[in-house]
Amino acid sequence: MTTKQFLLSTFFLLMAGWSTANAEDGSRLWLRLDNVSNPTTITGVKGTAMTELQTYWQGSPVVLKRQKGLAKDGYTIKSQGDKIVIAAANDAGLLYGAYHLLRLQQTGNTTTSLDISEKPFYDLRILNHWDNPDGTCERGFAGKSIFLNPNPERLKMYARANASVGINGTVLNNVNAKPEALSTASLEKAKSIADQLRPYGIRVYLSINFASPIKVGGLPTADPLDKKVVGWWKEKVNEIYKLIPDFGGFLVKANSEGEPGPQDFGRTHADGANMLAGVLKPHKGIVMWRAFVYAPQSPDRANQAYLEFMPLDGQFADNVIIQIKNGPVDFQPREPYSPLFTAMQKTQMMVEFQLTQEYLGAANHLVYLAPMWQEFFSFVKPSSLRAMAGVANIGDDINWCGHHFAQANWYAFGRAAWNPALTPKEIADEWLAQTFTDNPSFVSTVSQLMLDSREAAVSYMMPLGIHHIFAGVHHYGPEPWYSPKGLRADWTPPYYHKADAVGLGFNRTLTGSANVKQYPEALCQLYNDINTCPENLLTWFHHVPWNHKMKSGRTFWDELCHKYDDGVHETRRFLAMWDAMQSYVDAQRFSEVQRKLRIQTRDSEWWRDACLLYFQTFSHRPIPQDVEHPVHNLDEMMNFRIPISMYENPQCGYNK
Ligand code: GCW
Repeated sequence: MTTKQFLLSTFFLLMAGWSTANAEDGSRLWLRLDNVSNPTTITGVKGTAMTELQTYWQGSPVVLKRQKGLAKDGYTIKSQGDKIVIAAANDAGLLYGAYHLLRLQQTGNTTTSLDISEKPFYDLRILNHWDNPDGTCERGFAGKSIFLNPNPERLKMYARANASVGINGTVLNNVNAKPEALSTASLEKAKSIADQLRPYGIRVYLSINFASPIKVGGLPTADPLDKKVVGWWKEKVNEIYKLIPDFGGFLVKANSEGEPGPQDFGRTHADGANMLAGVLKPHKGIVMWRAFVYAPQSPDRANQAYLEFMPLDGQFADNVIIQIKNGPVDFQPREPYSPLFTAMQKTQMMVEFQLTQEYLGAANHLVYLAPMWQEFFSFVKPSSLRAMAGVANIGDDINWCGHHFAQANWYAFGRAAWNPALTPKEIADEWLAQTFTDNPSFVSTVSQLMLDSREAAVSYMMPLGIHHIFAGVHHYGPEPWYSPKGLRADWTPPYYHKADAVGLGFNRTLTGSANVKQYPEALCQLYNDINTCPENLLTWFHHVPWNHKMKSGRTFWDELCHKYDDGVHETRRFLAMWDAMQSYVDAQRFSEVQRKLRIQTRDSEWWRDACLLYFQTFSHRPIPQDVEHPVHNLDEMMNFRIPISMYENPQCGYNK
């Protein structure tokens, strides 16, 4: 398309009632727009903006205009006479402006007298798929990989959904990368996906296996300082860019959980990352190098990323970004922020959030994650980071994410990466209005449910700083006792909760693992003292005596019982709130969500009973009279197994 401006005509809603005629299976995500015309196909990102508006926009004519001086990907939307002008410095900005306009229409906001100006906070807003070549998704709870046999219509919907919230990058394969990710056949497949995503402003990236020069290239070593190894990577990267000229770069998990890395050859993370960065640089590619590292013998896993990466601060090339999980252990319901974020001063960093609910009830529990990210950003300044990554919760399930409300986490990720100052409520409200209905009583009730859901999950799973007490392998239910002989200690819950006759929790104070020292002085002091440490992180930092006096006046044991029980009551309240929404929601999605909320309610009882009855074997204290008493038996729960792998969502939770 060569014309600089394109005038779009006004369309009328011709097919009222169209949406109700469709199956309400969640496949349309939040893009439930009524089709008002069938546009002629126009190519390119600007063409996509035009096509989206022609197909769905019902208001005044829109002019799309390129304008210098605006931020990359940013846009303005202004009402001018009887027209609306979207201006942007690049075509992606025009596309984001178009989606903004459609969002206003869909959420019932005014589309007159517009004077909007937007730009993304982060340049890179990227999803990480943990998808394997055989189509399984590690920690995926929504079916098989959408990239296994990509269906063009689904891929288009995926691209639209991402672009509609500003996501502009996607890593196609698991960080536990198989060497064959770089085989010519896989690269050709990646090319075909890249071609389909490009019109939506989305670039593709790949996870690589650091030992690829050996495993794919047949070289005797993958030493990053070996000339032949560098030469192999150069050739491979050239091959990639021939196929995918706008390829984004590599994501690397190295020397972590058995994956190969530069340390296998006596080199550092910086040596490894910089070698790849050097090869990608002429093509403007980047390296996202993960800091998720920990060795089995460490007395405190939470200390390790800092110990390995701090000495390298300032040594990374300018096209390397260190990708750090939000917390120092692993995507727990609540963790303090990873102290690397405030410690590293001379290194580009990005945060990795997990949208897939590995430790949060998989695709069975409704847990809205934006409040967790907001909590993170109350400690880590958004401006100290270069980018945001989200581990995707997307699969080939008809509703994409396994749970209708898990779609909200995908949506919220994009919105928060665009603007981390948006509140979780603002994001929930606009998602609900688009996905279900903009009826104010529905939106206000269900948005409150979403906002309360993360704290509820913390309460019924791991209150007061408890962490990593999940069932082995699939991480779905409670198994605080899980400790098979021979398994490395840091993969077992007792390593983390350290329950004994005295109390519960990991001593990370100066008298313990000294993890508190990795935080800035003021926080170090705050966390180090059991009387000032925030109670929601108490057992994270302290081995808390069962009789420790809490702010409520209760003993720690009694408080623990109350917290677990509060969590259970919250899930029942959520179910009742949802039940009251029946008249606002189509039958299919209403009952599917209801079914999941029932599972969540039963699971919360399972969590409460398993944890309290097990910890009681150490505390030897009674469960207070004013909390509901366990309805399960400990021995039954200890013998209960869910026979699934880490690639599946349990059909239902505890079902004895
Ligand atoms: O949370 C753990 C998961 C692994 C995952 C790993 C990681 C991709 O249990 O399944 O592997 O983190 O983030 O590398």
